[in-house]
Amino acid sequence: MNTATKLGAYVVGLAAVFGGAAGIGTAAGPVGKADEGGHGSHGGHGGTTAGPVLPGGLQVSQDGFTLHPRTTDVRPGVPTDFRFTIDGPDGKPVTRFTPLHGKRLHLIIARRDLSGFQHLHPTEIGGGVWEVAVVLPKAGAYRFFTDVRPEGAKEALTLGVDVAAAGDYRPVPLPRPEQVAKVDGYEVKLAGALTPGKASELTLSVSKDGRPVTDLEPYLEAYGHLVALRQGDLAYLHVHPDGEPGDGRTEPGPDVTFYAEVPSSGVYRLYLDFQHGGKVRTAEFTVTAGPSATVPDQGEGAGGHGEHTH
Ligand SMILES: [Cu+2]
Repeated sequence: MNTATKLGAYVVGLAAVFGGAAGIGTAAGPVGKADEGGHGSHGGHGGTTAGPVLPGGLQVSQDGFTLHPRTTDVRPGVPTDFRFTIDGPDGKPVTRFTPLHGKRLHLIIARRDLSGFQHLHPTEIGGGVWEVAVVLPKAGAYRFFTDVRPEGAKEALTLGVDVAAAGDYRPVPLPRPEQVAKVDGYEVKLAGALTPGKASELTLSVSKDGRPVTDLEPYLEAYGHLVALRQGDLAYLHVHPDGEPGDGRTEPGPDVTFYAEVPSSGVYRLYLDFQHGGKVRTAEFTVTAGPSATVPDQGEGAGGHGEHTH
């Protein structure tokens, strides 16, 4: 596939993902890798109604499906078995889901200040009740996102709800934009720029001790998972790499390439999950999209959040 075709396919796929045009999602079937992948097609789809479509993660209820927390008391720093359901149009918990990237449900957590990112896989304990051991390290409002494709839904959904860890909330300033993120002895370099409304190529290169990592391990059927959250409202994008393990053309590092389409200019926090040596780590970046984006210089370097709870 030449680059233009490949890009074209991704543009169509991503238009479906982020709902740039209502209706493209169904038309994109044959090329819609995102459709097939499911976990890639998170985003606000407005179903059959035309008109503007929201990015994913902004709604607690979409297309008749609702993210319903069953645990309400979460204290900062205290391990909690957090329970929730995805309620269907009939108001009852959904028990059947189509797996997305090897899991029936993905739970992403970030505090409202974009710190404390977690990517977890809850267990269904029966009757459509999901449970996961969580620690919300500090006080504040946390956004819980579920990536799911419930039976009866036309496509994968990202539902979002706020969960409070009561206490004295001290927001952490967003680290300023940097091209390099360090995590756990690894260095991840980001190349590329985010252009609003366009599938933008981002390449993330992983190295350790100054040497490129060429044996990244597949994690949830990919060499990397990229989540982007928009500062201000935590609009959510989940992007999968161009190419996947075992497709005969994708190398296991050091470079992982993504085509990400952000819905607007603004400031985004990017979280790259990658696996090496049997462990999943998250590299975080602050990125501005569009000409008008500015980030106040808060005098704090990248990695200021420093809370990875994998
Ligand atoms: Cu997941």
